[in-house]
Amino acid sequence: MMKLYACLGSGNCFKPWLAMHQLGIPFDLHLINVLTGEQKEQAYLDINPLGVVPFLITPNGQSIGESNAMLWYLAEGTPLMPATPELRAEALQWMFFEQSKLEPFISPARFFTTIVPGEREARAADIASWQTAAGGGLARLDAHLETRPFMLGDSYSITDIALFGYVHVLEEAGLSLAELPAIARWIETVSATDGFRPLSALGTAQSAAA
Ligand SMILES: N[C@@H](CCC(=O)N[C@@H](CS)C(=O)NCC(=O)O)C(=O)O
Repeated sequence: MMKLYACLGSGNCFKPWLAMHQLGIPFDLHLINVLTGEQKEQAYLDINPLGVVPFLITPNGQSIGESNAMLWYLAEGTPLMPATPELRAEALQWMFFEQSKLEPFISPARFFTTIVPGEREARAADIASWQTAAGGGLARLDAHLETRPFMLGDSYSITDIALFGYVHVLEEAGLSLAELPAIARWIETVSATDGFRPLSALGTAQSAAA
């Protein structure tokens, strides 16, 4: 059985969780409370010495860090893996884009705006600069999605799940979808794919078994 270590509300944890649901892969979900620092306690460091979630352990005991690496592993041999070498290269291009141009800005802006709003005022300058940086990446993404329903064209793939993780909660980071119509349409399209479950369902009673 696959084992996923994850925390509530995280776009990164949402990615392998959603992929396993959509692929019908059964898994055990182990919730780690990052707000109390459980990820840095020895019991968890013994599992993942990097002290972060998500973390995946495959049925044969291989451990996998990095949400997008998990997507790659989970999609092998399924319709969620892009079909050609060119499309797979493009998938990786967008997955690196997500981790360098979007996630590092949307995630902390959302954290201090919505998840621990008590620090919003103290972090106002940081939040503004994360929002500006995210805006550049989001404009690029919106232009890309203007001419295709999914990230790689007509087929839904792990590329969409990788980007969706944080992009679909951009308003919780104080950003607006008003100027990003193609992203807004894509969020609706991805949310209507087979087996889709929302981030808010991660950690609910039905969330562990596929
Ligand atoms: N690039 C990693 C990011 C992992 C990461 O930073 N996870 C956050 C939660 S989304 C975390 O564990 N934060 C707690 C900490 O850094 O102590 C991925 O995509 O999996």
